[in-house]
Amino acid sequence: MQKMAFPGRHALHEPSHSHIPSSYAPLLDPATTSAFEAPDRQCRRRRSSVVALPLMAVLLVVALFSVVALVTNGNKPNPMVSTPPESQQPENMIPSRRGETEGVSLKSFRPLLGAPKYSWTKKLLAWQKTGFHFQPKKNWMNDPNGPVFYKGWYHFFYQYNPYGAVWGNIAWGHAVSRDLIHWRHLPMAMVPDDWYDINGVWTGSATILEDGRLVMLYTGSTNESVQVQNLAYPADPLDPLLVDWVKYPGNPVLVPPPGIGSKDFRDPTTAWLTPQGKWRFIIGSKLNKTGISLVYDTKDFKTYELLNGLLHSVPGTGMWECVDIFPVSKIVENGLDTGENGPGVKHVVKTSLDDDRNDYYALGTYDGETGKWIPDDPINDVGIGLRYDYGIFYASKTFYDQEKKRRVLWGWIKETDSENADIQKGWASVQAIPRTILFDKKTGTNILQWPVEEVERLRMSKKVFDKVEAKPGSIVPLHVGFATSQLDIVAEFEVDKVALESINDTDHTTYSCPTSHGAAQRGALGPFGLLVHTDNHQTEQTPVYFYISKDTEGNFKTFFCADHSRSSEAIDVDKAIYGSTVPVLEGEKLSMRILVDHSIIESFAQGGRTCITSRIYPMRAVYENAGIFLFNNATDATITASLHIWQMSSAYAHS
Ligand code: DQQ
Repeated sequence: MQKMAFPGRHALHEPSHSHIPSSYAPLLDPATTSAFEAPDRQCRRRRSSVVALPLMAVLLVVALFSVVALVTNGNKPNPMVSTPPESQQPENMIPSRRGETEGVSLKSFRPLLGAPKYSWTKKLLAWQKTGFHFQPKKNWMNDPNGPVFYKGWYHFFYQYNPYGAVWGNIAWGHAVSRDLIHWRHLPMAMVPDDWYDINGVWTGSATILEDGRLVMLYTGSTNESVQVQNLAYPADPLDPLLVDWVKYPGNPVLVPPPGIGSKDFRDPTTAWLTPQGKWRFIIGSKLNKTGISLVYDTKDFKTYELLNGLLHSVPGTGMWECVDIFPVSKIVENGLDTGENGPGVKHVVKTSLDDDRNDYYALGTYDGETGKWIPDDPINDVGIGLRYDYGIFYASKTFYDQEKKRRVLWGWIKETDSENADIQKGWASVQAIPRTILFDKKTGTNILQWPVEEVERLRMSKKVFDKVEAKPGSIVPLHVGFATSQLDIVAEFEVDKVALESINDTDHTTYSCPTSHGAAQRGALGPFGLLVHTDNHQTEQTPVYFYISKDTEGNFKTFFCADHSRSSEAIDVDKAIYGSTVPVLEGEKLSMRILVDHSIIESFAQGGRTCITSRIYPMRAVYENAGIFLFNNATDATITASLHIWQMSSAYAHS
């Protein structure tokens, strides 16, 4: 690894080009590369990021917990009410606020102070590990980085702590795959061993140049925790596995421009070629409370020009992490390379909001001349409207797969249990199954996300259920005849037409998934759906469901929700209810697809218009005690469901 002499402190505040000598060897010249240090000799410098929190009043916590109430309506049986959890020993927990002092969003889940702590057995923790989602063998992982298809291999890099199951010491893990599902783990690609990334080799993106060479731009957190952008490239571009990486000796190539906070400048996107022959990319930041994305042009990835104005900004949204911009076609069924534009194209802009740790997107028009993007619907602008996923899904990033002509989305599923449990199990976080993204031509207002087709190769035995009827207030066991910890479920639901027509004004203005009482709250036309990872007595259950409301004019609104409030009897885990509305067009049946993989449940409604990722921690509904049920907790409508349920095999990661 080539190293650069430590520059004076002032260098960080000078224009980027002023400290990048022009005499550096040309980019990607093999002569400039050197052997990569073995990973175990790197990352030696570690730091503690532990910041203690002031204690909060235990009483407040107890009060907050008691808010999770089971509500029943009417006289009909409510099958969703279960026995309360076994008593658990209260214990104050003060998890560290990992990430925030370093200038990134909170990286640890924070159970409410005073929440009783559950002691997990090895067997229960082992059950949580997924069978076909991407995970490193051990330790902490967060954002997806630099996904790319190169010389026959899909490459996946990720934020990784080689030393433990908490955020810190961030390096780039690396794995390769032929099909985005079966992964082979490789040595770490980059570690924090230079002054300009000693506090973390943070998130970045890959760009394939016109001649096929690859460059990586990433954020480094410097020795003074200043966020700068750095350049890296493969040591041997002929190596399809891209095992060794070289950091550009002239790093950092970009420092925060005047007016931008030193901890508010991170996560460069993939660059695309402008009609003027320059490479362009964006970086997220904020100005006071306004989330912004800066636009840079470069010809050689060594010197950069900051464009006047911004790609886009939205007041009140705070720091924009992991921004992304990409085209989707209004006409064809395939994905588009990042630089494509024209009359048949819309552009998605996405941000990961530091303030609420959710990924938001909006559709709009990108003007290549001005470098500006205008949303189709300012009411649903980036950060205040649509989300990729209404569950646990953050810091996502897309890439264009030139092999299959598709745009693929990666997203990080964080833990929502206590940090103690993560340390006990020795790993933290999973990546969502990569999703193809298409513009939804039918609605014209959203994208469609769908698990990449390769995941279907893991399907094994199948059980079909045809037109199973569920009366109001009923639960129907679905005996599949195989283990239910790894499933691919495709289900369609028909709602009793008489009920649909006769019911008037039901919860139209008041219902929302997160603020309702989950699957236990009964309405005339919902909830109904599936209970995943549910034991025979439904003590633990994760309902994934639709809920239909109707106004006085006869307009329907359909919600798609996932209720974690009874997913686990453990109390020191997330218990929220997730979801949002889902567009359902005239004549469409309600449909959902659910990928179940141990502690991860990814749910897609109406072909991927609304998605919810669940991270759950059952302690009863595991192994042979977990089953799947159809439920209908509506008070009036009968539901008829048809399902295809496959058992899924594992995608073993090769070492
Ligand atoms: N994660 C990285 C940052 C990014 C954040 C640090 C988002 O580059 O902003 O691990 O989770």
